[in-house]
Amino acid sequence: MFDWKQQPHRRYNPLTGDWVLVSPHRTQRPWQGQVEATPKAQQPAYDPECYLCPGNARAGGVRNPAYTTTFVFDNDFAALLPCTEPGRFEEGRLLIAEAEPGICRVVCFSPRHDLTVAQMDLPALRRVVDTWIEQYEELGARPSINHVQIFENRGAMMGASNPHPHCQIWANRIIPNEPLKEQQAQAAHLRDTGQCLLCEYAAIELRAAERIVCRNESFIALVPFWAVWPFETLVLSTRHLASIEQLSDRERDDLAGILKRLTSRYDRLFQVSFPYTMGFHQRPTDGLPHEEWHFHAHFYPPLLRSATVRKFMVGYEMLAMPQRDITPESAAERLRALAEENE
Ligand code: H2U
Ligand code: ZN
Repeated sequence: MFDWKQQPHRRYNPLTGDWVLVSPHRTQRPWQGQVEATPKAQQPAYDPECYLCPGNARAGGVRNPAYTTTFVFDNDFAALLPCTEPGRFEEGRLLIAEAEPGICRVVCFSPRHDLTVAQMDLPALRRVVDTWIEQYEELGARPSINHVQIFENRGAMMGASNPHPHCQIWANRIIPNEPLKEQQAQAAHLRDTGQCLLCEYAAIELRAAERIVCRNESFIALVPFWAVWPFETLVLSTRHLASIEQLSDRERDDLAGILKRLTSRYDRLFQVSFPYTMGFHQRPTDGLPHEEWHFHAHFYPPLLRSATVRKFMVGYEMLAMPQRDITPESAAERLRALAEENE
């Protein structure tokens, strides 16, 4: 009899069509001794050297205003440029390139240099949610923009250039690879079953309960059955909606609330400001209704067993497929057991 909680197996990710190898037998040993507290480097509330703090000069000489809530600016080192002319290069069937216009922005969450999402208060986080909505709508309304990717790199380990709480927005003409895979899977599921893939998945998880970390009226935070990163989570809206601007007033507050609760659990896991890359997946801004899309966020954290042991996607994972030792069920159990409020 196949015991999927004990034996090596692979799990299917219905959102992307990928598989992950799960090796539960490798972490049957318990968790004692694996938490290594590292001293928290206390940041100042204002850092005169920070290019995101209010009133400071950025690279290129532009000075930030004395902002008091959120602050958005065009990235001074933008990966995409709005004035890019259309163009295509093709040599045979193998060498193909296309010009790609777009806009890159940076969003400062708070004037305070020393706060994280977990430490910000709910009204301030609600202002961040409102800023995401304004940006999604404003950028998405442009004819040349068909997709708006909002994402946060948290911690130097994940490539964040600065501890000041901020995220990035890259908006462009095409739908990028990962959301496109998810779109195709969601569209196929709706076509074949008449149901939304993630509504159906949320119902399964609510019944099973073992992979849920926390929830409120409007959102569920869970470790997906097909998780690849050690403490990966998926934040799903309980109501079927395609994109962030469709959230009601109450749901906007609830999004702020679930993000604070989830990140404060993360910060307690290894007693550090927990690094991650997070971002939203939602319908493209190409003007189509996209009934198949279900708004959600992914958190991809690299830490494996402690503040100093991280997961690298190397070896078998680069050449063959991703693999994990900590089952999603045990990761959810650990996250569930933690307190939420930071001191
Ligand atoms: P990350 O921490 O995720 O790297 O985001 C910070 C962004 O800020 C990064 O994309 C931009 C970088 O290009 N930046 C500016 O736009 N102006 C600056 O003065 C420094 C950094
Ligand atoms: Zn700062």
